[in-house]
Amino acid sequence: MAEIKVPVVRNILQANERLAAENRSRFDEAGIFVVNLMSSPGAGKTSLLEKTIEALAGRMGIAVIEGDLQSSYDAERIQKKGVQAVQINTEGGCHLDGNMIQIALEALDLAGIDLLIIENVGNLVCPAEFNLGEHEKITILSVAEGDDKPIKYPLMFQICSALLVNKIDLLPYTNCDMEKIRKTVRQLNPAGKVFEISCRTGEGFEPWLSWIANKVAEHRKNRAQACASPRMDKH
Ligand SMILES: Nc1nc2c(ncn2[C@@H]2O[C@H](COP(=O)(O)OP(=O)(O)OP(=O)(O)O)[C@@H](O)[C@H]2O)c(=O)[nH]1
Ligand SMILES: [Mg+2]
Repeated sequence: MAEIKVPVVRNILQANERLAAENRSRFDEAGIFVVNLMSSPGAGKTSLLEKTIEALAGRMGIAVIEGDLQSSYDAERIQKKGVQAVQINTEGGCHLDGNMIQIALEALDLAGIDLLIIENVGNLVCPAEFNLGEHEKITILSVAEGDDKPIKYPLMFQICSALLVNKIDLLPYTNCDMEKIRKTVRQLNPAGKVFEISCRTGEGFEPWLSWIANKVAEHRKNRAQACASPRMDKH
């Protein structure tokens, strides 16, 4: 009997990498710095965006892609801050992927945008596996989730270039040990920056705002240099 060959997409991650690379080229051509913001549900991603937009929207063009299973609540919250926001509904999918970002980009006007922030689906596991074409991954952990989360979900804390420990205003009401979080994260990700913040009170926001504003400025400068440098023709 003739052997029947069934084509199988063996590596979904590999397919996603191709789409992420296409997205990255598109972002670089447009000179946009892109961040993939990840956390558990409710750790404070949209609250961070609201406060960050309030502080920085006068200095740079900001747009947001929101990822949620259902609803457009988060995109509506962002639009109220006066910036473009597109909502992706994954309808059960636990993370965003490169293809979803390509579709969302069709609904955004990228002219004048310096910083695009993608709020991933609330989930401390799957989003860590899927690149979207971003320049930096940023993770939020809220103190209400417990100080053991970096130990139990290490990948999310290893791959980020910055960790924001949010809701520090709640520290007196929890048994969260900040020193334990700092120590674990130092071991998992020695090069990662850690910011301790409260989106409610604004405590700790200045260092975070300077860091992200510097990243956008550095990106802009590198791009200007790349555009200005003469092409090296190969002989
Ligand atoms: N006490 C306190 N509450 C906060 C802080 N930051 C956010 N919250 C509250 O936490 C809840 C969840 O915040 P969101 O910003 O919606 O969290 P999220 O990560 O975007 O949630 P999902 O998109 O559903 O995953 C809201 O009720 C916020 O008001 C904080 O620093 N302190
Ligand atoms: Mg949100």
